[in-house]
Amino acid sequence: MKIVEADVIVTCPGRNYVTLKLTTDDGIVGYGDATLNGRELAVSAYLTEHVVPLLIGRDANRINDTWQYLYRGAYWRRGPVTMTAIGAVDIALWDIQGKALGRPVYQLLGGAARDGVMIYGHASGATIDETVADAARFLEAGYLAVRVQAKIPGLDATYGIRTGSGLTYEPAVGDLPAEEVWDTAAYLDFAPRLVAATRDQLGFGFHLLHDAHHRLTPLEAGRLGKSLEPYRMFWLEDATPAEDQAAFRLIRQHTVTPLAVGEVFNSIWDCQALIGERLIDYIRTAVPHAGGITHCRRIFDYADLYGVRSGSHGPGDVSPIGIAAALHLDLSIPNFGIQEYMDHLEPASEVFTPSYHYADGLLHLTDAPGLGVAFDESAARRYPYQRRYLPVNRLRDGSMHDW
Ligand code: KDG
Ligand code: MG
Repeated sequence: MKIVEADVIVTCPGRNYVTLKLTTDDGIVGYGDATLNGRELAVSAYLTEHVVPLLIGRDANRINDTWQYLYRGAYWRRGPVTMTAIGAVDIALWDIQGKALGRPVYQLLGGAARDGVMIYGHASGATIDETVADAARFLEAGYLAVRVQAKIPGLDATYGIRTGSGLTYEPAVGDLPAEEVWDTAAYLDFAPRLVAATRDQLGFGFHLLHDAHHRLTPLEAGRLGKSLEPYRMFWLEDATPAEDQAAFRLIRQHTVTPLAVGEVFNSIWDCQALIGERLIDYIRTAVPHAGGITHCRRIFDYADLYGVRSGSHGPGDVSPIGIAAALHLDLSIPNFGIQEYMDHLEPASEVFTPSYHYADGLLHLTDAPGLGVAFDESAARRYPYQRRYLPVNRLRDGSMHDW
């Protein structure tokens, strides 16, 4: 089964997605998600210029060998662009393999280890009351877990607040980055009140999550984690800038609030110490950004040795193909924790038709062969690429801060 064609399709049905389409000599088509928010064309060019020529004529059955060939063969290892490109190839090859065998990918990974995949809803609002009411709506819809983010008083913009009426939070708007102002003191005064109000009004009968989005120092994170302990968080996400693995030693000394990190990671080496030293509780690598199903399976296997569970990143900037890849892995691994999931903006459903579906707080896969996501190329062409950037953050004195 040889790869005879490889195409990269960039489309913007509500937001930008990059899709790799591989076709085999027996006419099987597999899709991979190559979307890297705000840097889409870098992955598209990496694939088109450097990877596609290597794929034509390769045996589509050799998923592990292709992964190693692209990783070791580049010499320049790792990094989000390279690893997203490798991830897209890997995901497309698993899709092809499933379709060739007539089985869903999770079956090729050893079969379902659970009935469905628990996801968390993204509640947000302009005030604490609005956010709690939003969280209540998710609970009414059967969600078992909800993340809460609310506008910080005194700041014009806060990460994680949904603006439209759907379930999607989309921060990348405009063709230049929005400039936001950040104030750690205001946030640290506010976040515990948001979490306390959520528990006071909605109780403890669901999992509660919060994302600090990489903005605190280790000591500030320790203080926040400690203040959230009475509210039994499922996790505190991305407390500090994630490249500093050693920072988590300090956070751990100060709090027993469970810690999650990993959405900006792209390889097992980014979390080697975090997992091996039991410094985190959930590893949140995004399947498309961290080398695909093949590499994320290794990360989650390694994490299992240390009692660390998965919590894959799955915002609206991961396409339904990337979400499906994560779900097949989630369903099959022993140490699944939770899956992030957000609906995609409406026009995306003209381009992607996933077979996974929501019921009772879980996403369910069917036995559709491969990943089970259809991709409509002519619909994709109706939505050409638009340059979009994520916002940037500045402190009140104008200096740059992590967004
Ligand atoms: O592209 C960046 C987003 O994916 C990120 O800001 C979303 O932090 C995020 C999350 O937890 O979904
Ligand atoms: Mg996050």
